[in-house]
Amino acid sequence: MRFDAIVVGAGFSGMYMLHRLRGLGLSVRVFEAGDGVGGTWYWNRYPGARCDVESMEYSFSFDRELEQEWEWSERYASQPEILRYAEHVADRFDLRRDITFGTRVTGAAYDEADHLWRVETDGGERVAARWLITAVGCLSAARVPDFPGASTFGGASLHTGRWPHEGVDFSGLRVAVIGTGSSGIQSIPVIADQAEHVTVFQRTPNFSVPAHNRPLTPEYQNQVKADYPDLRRQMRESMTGLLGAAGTVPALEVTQEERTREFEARWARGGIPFLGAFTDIAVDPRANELAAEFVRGKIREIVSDARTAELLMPRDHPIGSKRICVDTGYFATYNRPDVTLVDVRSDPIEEITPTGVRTAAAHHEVDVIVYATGFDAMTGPLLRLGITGRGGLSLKRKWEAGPRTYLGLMSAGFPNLFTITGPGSPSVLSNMIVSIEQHVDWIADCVAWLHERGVTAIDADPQAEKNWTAHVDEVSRFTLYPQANSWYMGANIPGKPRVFMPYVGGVGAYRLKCDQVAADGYEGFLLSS
Ligand code: NA7
Repeated sequence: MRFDAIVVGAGFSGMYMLHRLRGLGLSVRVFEAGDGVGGTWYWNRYPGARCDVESMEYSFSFDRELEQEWEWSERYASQPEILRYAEHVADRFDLRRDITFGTRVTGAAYDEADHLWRVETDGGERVAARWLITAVGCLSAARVPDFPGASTFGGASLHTGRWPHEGVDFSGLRVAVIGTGSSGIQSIPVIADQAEHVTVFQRTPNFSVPAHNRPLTPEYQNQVKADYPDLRRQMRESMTGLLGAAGTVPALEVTQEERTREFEARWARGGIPFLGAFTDIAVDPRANELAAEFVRGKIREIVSDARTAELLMPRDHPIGSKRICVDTGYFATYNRPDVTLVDVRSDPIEEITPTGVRTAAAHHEVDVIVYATGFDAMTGPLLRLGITGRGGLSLKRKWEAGPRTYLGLMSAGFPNLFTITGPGSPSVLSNMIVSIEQHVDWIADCVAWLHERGVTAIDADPQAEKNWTAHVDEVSRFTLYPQANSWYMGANIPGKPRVFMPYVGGVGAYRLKCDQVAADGYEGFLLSS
């Protein structure tokens, strides 16, 4: 079968890409591994799963009626509500008829003679298209560490990113949760409410700020909807794609009283904008430490047991250098008598046994193990597609020492392959929906422009790619991000190259750059007819 475009993935990016390409009159086929749309929100069904961006901001802006008619029930939407939204979008724009569900792309090879991508799936399909667009998300390749004995465990082993659709009843069960990133921090309080006992295995404590989640009133929603044109513009021009995030003064230029007042106000408001309190938190270690110490002080206040509080205080990375968590009652959960914290740095996990988790110091008997152990982020979902470009070069081989892209949109030697929210773009450092819409619009406009001019192939110029990759790296070095062993750096996957993958220059500046490149006739890209 031959299509104009093949899109891999039917999360928010794949759905919107399909909609835009259809609007150009192109034939499109989308392959989606899940049995439904929604991507991240299809897979991550763990208890307490919630977006860390406010609902009114984490939604599509491309269709005015959709934006005005959809109603969010809470400040931070839960996974089921966001999945309902994704399903609504699929229905509203009649997207499902071009999506093949339950099907993974297992190979994609560029046919240089015909300027076509030849794609294979695990369902045995062989299809071809001029344009291949990955919409695979940045956090979709779930990662379970290789603990000895893991397969001998007699109870259920669950990964937060592959949660059973029917849900899990933890009543009366002893539960191990391994991992204290966002997924662990969101799920632990909810699991603790149900389970007989929860043992949390923490390797690195994380900074977390309260969500202060609450129902949204119709008045508030109407106000935001009335202001949407201006608010969406602000988001697109901002650093992170979020509203209300940017402070205007450096922490080091105000008095301690002023700092405390600002931190307290942001803590009381809740959410990621805590990090925007001052302009120097992401770049100056002294300012960063002031913000970090404020959060440690809150942990000290909330957690009754001083030793547990100490273990929960992050000290090995700057605040914000790993995505800050947004929680509901996380630290207070450790005041429960039925929740135990095990520090696996001082007491490492040695093996999983048929009945529990053995650390150096003890055996913890449990009925269920929840792996909240994260993802092979950003490059993982792309590299498992089995992509080969010009001259049979595989993407895996090309990115052996880390991803190399031009603008996070294309990689030289892989013509007509676009990567939505690819490495080298702001992606995970932003409100993903803002970045998704920007990339999808740019790609659709580019494809339309190429069609009009009869251009059959576009590829990144190797020199432009080299310069951009160097720029992504250089900008990251102005910040404290590279100091953390984060998944932004590939540090959570043994053997993965240590490269800071997302672009930290900000979504507003990045958008301007992409628009300028397009306005200049796709500068830095090589076009052939
Ligand atoms: P994260 O943020 O990657 O968190 C994974 C957690 O699992 C983290 O605490 C890890 O500790 C821990 N982990 C990973 N491997 C091990 C082993 N072998 N032993 C013990 N602990 C381990 O993934 P999430 O799913 O929570 O969140 C991903 C993103 O989704 C999040 O940033 C938001 O953007 C939404 P480590 O820190 O590596 O020491």
